[in-house]
Amino acid sequence: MTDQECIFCRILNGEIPSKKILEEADGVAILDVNPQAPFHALVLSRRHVGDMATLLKVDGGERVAGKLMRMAVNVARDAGLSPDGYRVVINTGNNGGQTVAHLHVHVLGGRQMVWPPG
Ligand code: D5M
Repeated sequence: MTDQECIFCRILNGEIPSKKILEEADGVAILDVNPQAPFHALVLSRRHVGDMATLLKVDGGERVAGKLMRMAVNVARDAGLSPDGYRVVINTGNNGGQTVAHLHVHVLGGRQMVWPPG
């Protein structure tokens, strides 16, 4: 399923250019256009779903969720972030700070993160 109005669907179908760093059956990892850390990637779900709760309601959604998390870990490893640490974030909904309503996992690293994140 894709959504013609969705910027991430348009990235996934090649209409909008992106810097892809990992491509798998269930997700594609790209570099964030507005990086919040020295390294900032997004793992985009290939399936157009708004958020994790929606993904987990569909058939096979739990398997896909696991794949996306594994991709996030592999992206961090391949970027060399593992020894020092990194942050994996899924902003969800308005209060969660989500601006693009298509499930994506942020992978941030290369600096000391702070808590609470704000
Ligand atoms: O995160 C949405 C993220 O998507 C935000 O960090 C900017 C990023 N973004 C928006 N447009 C693009 C394009 N075209 N390429 C790469 N990255 C992009 P959220 O958690 O929804 O606030």
